[in-house]
Amino acid sequence: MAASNSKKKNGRNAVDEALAGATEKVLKQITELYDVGLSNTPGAMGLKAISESPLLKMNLRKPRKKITVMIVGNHSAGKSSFINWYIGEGIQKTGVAIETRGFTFVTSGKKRETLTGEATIRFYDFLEDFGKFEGIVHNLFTEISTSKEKNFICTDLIDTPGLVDGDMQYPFNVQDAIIHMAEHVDLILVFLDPIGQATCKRTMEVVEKLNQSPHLEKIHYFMSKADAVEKEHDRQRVLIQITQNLAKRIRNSHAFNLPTFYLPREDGSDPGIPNAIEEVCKEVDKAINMTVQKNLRQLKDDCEKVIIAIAEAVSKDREKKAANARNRFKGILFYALSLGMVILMVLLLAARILPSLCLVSEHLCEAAPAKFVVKLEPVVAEHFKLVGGVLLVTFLASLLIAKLTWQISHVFTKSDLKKLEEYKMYVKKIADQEKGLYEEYFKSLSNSEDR
Ligand SMILES: Nc1nc2c(ncn2[C@@H]2O[C@H](COP(=O)(O)OP(=O)(O)OP(=O)(O)O)[C@@H](O)[C@H]2O)c(=O)[nH]1
Ligand SMILES: [Mg+2]
Repeated sequence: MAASNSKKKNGRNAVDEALAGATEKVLKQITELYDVGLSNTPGAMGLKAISESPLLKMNLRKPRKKITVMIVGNHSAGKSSFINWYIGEGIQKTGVAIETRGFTFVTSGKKRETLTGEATIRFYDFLEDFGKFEGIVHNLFTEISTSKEKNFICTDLIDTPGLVDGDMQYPFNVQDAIIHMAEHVDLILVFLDPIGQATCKRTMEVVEKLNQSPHLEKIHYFMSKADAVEKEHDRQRVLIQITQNLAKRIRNSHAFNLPTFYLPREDGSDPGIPNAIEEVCKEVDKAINMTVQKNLRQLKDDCEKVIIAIAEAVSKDREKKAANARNRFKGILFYALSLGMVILMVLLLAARILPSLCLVSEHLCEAAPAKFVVKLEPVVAEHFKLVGGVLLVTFLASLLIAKLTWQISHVFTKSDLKKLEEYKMYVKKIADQEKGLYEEYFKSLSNSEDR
C-alpha cells in the first residue's frame, strides 16, 4: 500500500493524469464545436450559431465543459478541507468554528481570483434563479484556482454552509438553497463526520428533501474524518448510528453504502484505518465520464436535429413555393375575371348610351363594332339593371376572391438554399468529428483500464 502510494501523487498516477488530460480535451473540444465549429475550416461556424441562424431559428443548449460537484454536510464535517485537499491548495478556510456560511464555487482558471456574488451569478448562467434567494448574493463567492490537481480542471466544486442545529442563524434559507442548487449539479457528496452533528435535524432534513427530489442518483454519502475516532468499535457504533438515521430518510436504503474516509495526514503518518478517499475521487471521475458520454451523445443528437431541421425547412419551403404558385394562378384567374367584368360593364354602358349618341352624330355609329353594339340596344334596354347588377356583383366578388387567394408566403432565396446545403455538409463534418472524439476518448479509457 505504502509502495503503491509512493508512486502516486495525491492518490493519482501518470495514467490517471493522462486520462484526466484526455477527458478535459474531449469536453473542451465538444464545447468548441458548439462555439466555433471546425476551427481549421474556412468560414468556420459553431453548431449553436448554425442552429440559431434566421434560416433555422432553433435553440440548442451548449453542453457544459465541466461537471459541478456540491459538497453538503454537517458543520465541521471536513467539506472545505476536502476541497483544499482535492485541489492541493488551501483555498477555503477550515477550522473548528463555523467557517463556511455561504456557497463558494471553487473552479479552475488561468489566474487566482475571488469573485463576489454578483459576478458569480454572471459567471454561472444557471445561477440566475439562485440569486433570487433572499440574502444569498452577499454569501455567494467564486474562488478561481490555477490548480491542475486530479480532475479539478473538469470540475467545479461547491462548498456549502455547514449544517448545525441550535441558535445558528443563517443569512438565507440554507436548506431551500441546497435543494435548489441540487437541480443544477451533477454530483452531491454528503459528508457526515463521526464527532460532529452528523445526525443533526438540519442535516437529516436536507438529506430527506434531497431524497424526495428527482436527484436521487446524484447523491453519495460518506463518513468523513474517520481517523478522528481512534477506537474501531467507537467508529462502528457511530457508523451504525448514522446509517440508522439516514435509512429512515433515504429512498433506496437497500443499496445504501457509507464508505468512511479521512484526509491523508500532512506528516504522512498512517493511522491504520481503512480509507475510502479514492472512492470519493472515483465518484467525481465517474460523474465526469458520464458527462463526457452525455455530451458526446448530445453533440450527436444535436447534429442530427440540425440536419433534420434543414431537411424539414427545405421541404416546407418546397410546399410553400407550390402553394404560392397555386395561389398566384388562382389570383391571376380571378383578377382576369374581374377585368373581364369591367370590359363587359363598359360594353353594356356603351350599348346603352351609343344609340342616343348616334342620333346626335351619325358618323359615330359607322364603324362595324359600333353597329354591333347598337344592335344589342333593345336587349340591353330591357335587362340593363339586371345585367349591370350581375356584372357589378361578379366584378366585386372576383376582385375579393383574387385578393384573398393572393396569399404569398415568404420563401427561401437561391442563396438561402445554398447556405442551408452548406450548413448540412458542415454539420455532417461536425458529426464525423464526434465519432473521432468518441473513439479517441474510449481508447484513452481502455488504455487506463489495461494498466
Ligand atoms: N482528523 C481529521 N480532521 C479533519 C479531516 N478533515 C478535516 N478535518 C478537520 O476538521 C475541522 C473542520 O474542517 P472543515 O473543512 O473546516 O469543515 P467544514 O465541513 O468545511 O466546516 P463548516 O464550513 O463549518 O461547515 C478542521 O479543523 C479540519 O482540520 C480529516 O479527514 N481528519
Ligand atoms: Mg467549510
